[in-house]
Amino acid sequence: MALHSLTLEQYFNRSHTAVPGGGPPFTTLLSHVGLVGKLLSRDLRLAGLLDVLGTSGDTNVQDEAVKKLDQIANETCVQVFQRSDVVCALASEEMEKPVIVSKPGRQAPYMVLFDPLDGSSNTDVNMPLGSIFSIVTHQPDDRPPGDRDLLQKGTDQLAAGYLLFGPSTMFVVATGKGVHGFTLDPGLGEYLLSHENMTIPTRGRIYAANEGNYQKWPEGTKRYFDHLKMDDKGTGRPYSGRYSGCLVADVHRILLNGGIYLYPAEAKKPEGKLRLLYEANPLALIVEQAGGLASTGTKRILDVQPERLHQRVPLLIGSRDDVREAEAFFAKS
Ligand code: AHM
Ligand code: MG
Repeated sequence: MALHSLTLEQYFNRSHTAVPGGGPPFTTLLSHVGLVGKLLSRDLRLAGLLDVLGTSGDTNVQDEAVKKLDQIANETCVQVFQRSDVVCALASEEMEKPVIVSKPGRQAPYMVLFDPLDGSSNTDVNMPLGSIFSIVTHQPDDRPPGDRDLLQKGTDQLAAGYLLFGPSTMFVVATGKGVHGFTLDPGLGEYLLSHENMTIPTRGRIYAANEGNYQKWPEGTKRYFDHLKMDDKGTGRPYSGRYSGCLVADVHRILLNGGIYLYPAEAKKPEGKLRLLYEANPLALIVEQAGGLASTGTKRILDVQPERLHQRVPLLIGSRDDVREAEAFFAKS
């Protein structure tokens, strides 16, 4: 059995993994994201025994029913990052406005945009869940950040990460120097390096999408899905369908095994479902740094200029050849 003995903090404190614009404050931020993961992992493990399943009765800024666990996860993130000395602003899929964490006389370097609980329809059925984080920098001047400072393109992210709450809890981080996965040892309370330099195969044999939406898709999108199901041993078709209802879990599988996740535009919903700043951008950074691609169908996700905090975007993400092929079909809609 391999000995996993390098912790997240030790790993990012080593000089050859140091992040440009990072240093000790960046490692502190990663360990605060890790703390969110430990707290949520503990809460999720006991969720079926406590009164935390189901909806809270509220709707969020996206007009979606808020689950009790959505609220708990959001509050956990806000509390941890508000107390962090290195964070100056927070924006969440669950909050209409950002939280500005002002510290008199000192400006913290990082802003964090997050989806506190991804795949929240899975909460009540004990299926995988995730949390997604995008980290951008705020120029160290005396001015506290405003809403517009959070509207940075995906290419401007310093780092991105996700927590996956599956049979084990994992923390996967992309910093500009590769993608690395850490697995939480709950006994030790430490994330240990388990997947160094993750790379995605150039083509896979699985697709992840909610095909219940088939009739709502443009013709080119329908033709792509029909194509995936046609027999062709040379390219591994028909592909297998694997859809969990949790973007993080589906993208994690694809990162390891190859393939493509799609939440495409619909004729009446051209902007798709997923959020650019909290979901698409951070996952696009991770998948691109692992050698894959992320696209709206016509454009690289990381090049989309955000106009609004809660902006949605169609998403095709995964193995390079699969995303390119899907784009070619979508172009002929
Ligand atoms: P959420 O962040 O509110 O949970 O929404 C995002 C989720 C993704 O995790 C998942 O891939 C998708 O929405 C599922 O949507 P649908 O139920 O329409 O298939
Ligand atoms: Mg989500």
